Amino acid sequence: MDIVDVETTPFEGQKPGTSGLRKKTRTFMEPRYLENFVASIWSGIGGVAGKTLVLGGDGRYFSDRAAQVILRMAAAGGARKVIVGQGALLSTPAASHLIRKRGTDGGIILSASHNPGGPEEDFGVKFNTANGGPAPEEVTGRIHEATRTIEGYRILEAQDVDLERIGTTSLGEMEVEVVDPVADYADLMESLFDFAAIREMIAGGFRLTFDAMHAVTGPYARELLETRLGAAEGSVRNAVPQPDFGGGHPDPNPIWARELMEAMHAEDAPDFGAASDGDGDRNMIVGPGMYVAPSDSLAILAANAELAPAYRDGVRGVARSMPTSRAADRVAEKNGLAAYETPTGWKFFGNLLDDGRVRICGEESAGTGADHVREKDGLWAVLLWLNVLAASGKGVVELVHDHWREYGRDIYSRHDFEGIETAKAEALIDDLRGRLADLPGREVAGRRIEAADEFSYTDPVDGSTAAAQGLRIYLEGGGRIVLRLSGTGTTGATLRVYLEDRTEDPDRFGVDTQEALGEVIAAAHEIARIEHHTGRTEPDVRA
Ligand code: VG1
Ligand code: CO
Repeated sequence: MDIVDVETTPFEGQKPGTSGLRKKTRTFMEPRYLENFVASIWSGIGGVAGKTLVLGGDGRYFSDRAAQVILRMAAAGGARKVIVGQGALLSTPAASHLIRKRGTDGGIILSASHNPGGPEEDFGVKFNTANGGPAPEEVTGRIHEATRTIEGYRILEAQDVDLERIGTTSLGEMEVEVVDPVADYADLMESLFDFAAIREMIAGGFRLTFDAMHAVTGPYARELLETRLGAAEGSVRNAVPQPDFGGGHPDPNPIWARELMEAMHAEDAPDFGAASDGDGDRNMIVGPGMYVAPSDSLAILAANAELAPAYRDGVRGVARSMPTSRAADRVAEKNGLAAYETPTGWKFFGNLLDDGRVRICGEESAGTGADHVREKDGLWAVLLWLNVLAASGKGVVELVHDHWREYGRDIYSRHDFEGIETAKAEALIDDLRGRLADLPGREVAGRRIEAADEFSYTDPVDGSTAAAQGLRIYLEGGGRIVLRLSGTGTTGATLRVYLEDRTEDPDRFGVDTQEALGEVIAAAHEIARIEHHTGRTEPDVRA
């Protein structure tokens, strides 16, 4: 087997975003495109020679080809070993766990998460470091630098490695170990939660349904919920991972998980419904007739985690991304926990978790997780919910209402305006940034603006900083509007408008979210001049 040196020239725009490099699959399939980025990862981490890596992904179209290329480039770079999930499958949290469990130097996850998959859709590549978490900005910065100056890469000429057969083979001098993607992760979950109590609840007639959305969590959810916990066969729907996710968006929100929402709003709705995304790091929780806002779910889990064995000694602290509602802060305050506010993206939680400052983290985008791995973890959230329900004897709706009665309700929604021309979206943000200082004291849509700023973050552990992480506008009475541009899209720009209001009046707990946020929504449109800049009056997604 020969190592070949290939000459190349840089591609524009190989800049990792909120979570890895995401582009159209066709772009990744262009000659040298994937190879350039992988070689740049090797440069960014100081070379791959002698290292051991984990490799896997959500199974989307082109993953199998990409995995073979990465293996041949790792071998050519002198890597010692690559541990691969069978069929190149590994959910994001399972990959994070494998990196930590085996003490590897990091790993590569092939996924564009909740973005659709297929030849005309999206693909992505993400590098995680030895702590199991997404590479911090310092590392992604070095990778991006390398993509701008690359002149060549090395790749082994070889046959494909059989990734369907579990066991160890070699590729040139490098070892390739193909592992069961589910087993280690399922054992980890069983070590955290009271499976006996959940099993008993299910045996007692508690019904649940989980939608894997034709993505990676199918095999994980089947093993955990059906095999280990005894849920009826078929409780996991859309359970076979498909390269195009059945043609849908594997995004667990009320729009894309409509099938599950309908089941949970039917007469004979199960007691608990949940869904996860393409790569298994997100979760959506639904009770009979009730969608649980992810920001509320984070707060409820933080408040009740002690009911699960892993968190019996307390959760110490909670971190949330800045646009996530402040419901979790209220739990922290009342229970004497530390609270942190970080920029969007899981990589910002890594230091807080490594340093033991927090044990539970979450984002409004349906990501919740803890210190057992360094990624958000969809099935972990589902299992913690089940553990809390089993231990408290309460149903989802009762638990949510009890929580609001104790802490008040932070009414919350995110409006996404997708496919906006990038220049227009940037102009909107620039325009608003320029007016922030003049906003406090003004009254808009019947609400007085108390404060406005642009969020920047200083990591309390290593002092690193991240500027320009979103514009925040605080309204009188506890309302808040946040605006930022998405860092995970592949066409044009997506404007995210995060809307929040506060009530402690139990009569308002049951109100429709969009209706209750009417004033805040009107204020957001007026303040940011959304129609003027984008021509849009209505969002594409209300999550
Ligand atoms: C989105 C979410 C963010 C999440 C990120 C990756 O980023 O808002 O909370 O961490 O996706 O999640 P953005 O920049 O588009 O707003 V996933 O499940 O795609 O790994
Ligand atoms: Co994801």
